Amino acid sequence: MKITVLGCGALGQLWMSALHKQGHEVQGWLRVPHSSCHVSLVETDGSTFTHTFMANSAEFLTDSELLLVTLKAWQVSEAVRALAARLPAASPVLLLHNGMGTLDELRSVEQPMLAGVTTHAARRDGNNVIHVACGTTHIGPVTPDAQDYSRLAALLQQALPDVAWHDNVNASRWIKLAANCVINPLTALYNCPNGALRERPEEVREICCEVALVMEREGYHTSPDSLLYYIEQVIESTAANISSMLQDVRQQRHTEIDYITGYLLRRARAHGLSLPVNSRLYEQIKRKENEYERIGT
Ligand code: KPL
Repeated sequence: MKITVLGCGALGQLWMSALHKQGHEVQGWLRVPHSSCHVSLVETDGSTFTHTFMANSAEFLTDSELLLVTLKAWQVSEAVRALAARLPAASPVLLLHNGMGTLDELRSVEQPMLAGVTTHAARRDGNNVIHVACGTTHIGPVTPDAQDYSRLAALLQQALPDVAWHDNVNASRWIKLAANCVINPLTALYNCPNGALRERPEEVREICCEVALVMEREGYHTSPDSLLYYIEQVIESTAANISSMLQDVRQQRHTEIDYITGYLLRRARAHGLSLPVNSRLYEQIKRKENEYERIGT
């Protein structure tokens, strides 16, 4: 299969390598155009895989049978809209990013859209990408014309297991959103690894209560306790991790807060709910982000 991977960060490089090893033809697409993308991946068993991929070939894009998007949420809509015009109309677009809300910005895209969440962990270390931990990728259709693409899950499963297909993937996306609403802003504000949130059970619970309210209104059966149980497990299993939002703040990059807590607040508003705890966290992160973005311009 011919696949273009949009976004060549740690996760993008992980997927490019895994798909290439399965015999797929893969190119990378970088926002700052380059003709190639060199990947040096350290696998979970310590072995190394290196390969130089073709990048930003418009010709390859026009024949691509899948566009796999691994950009940060705030980069997605502009980049996907720019490529969709040159991608075959029947080739699906699979979005793999933290947060939600990009689909609202991609309504004009005619390709079938799928979305997913992953618990694979990968990070950059100098010129290398380290595949820190294996995980599961949950994918499914988010537009009606994408319902027949369950074969994609089998293809991706061969490359980078585990991959699970869900007819209603938004339930999994909301649960991941809940974890991100708790862990990302708190770790970014307290400048701590995920595991340090064990010491802040009250704040974690308050956020879970508000997220559960919105999820119920959105039609997903949940409770503060079940979210709390799940999020405590994520905190344990990623205890040594520096969350993506804390990494962004430390490197003074734009964060995904508008697609995490920001999305939650937009959905709450639509249901006439006010979420004081999440609103405060949103404002605190925006203030931090504005401080360094103002200085940087
Ligand atoms: O997805 C994550 C992130 O850092 O963005 C979590 C689940 C919080 C793991 O670090």
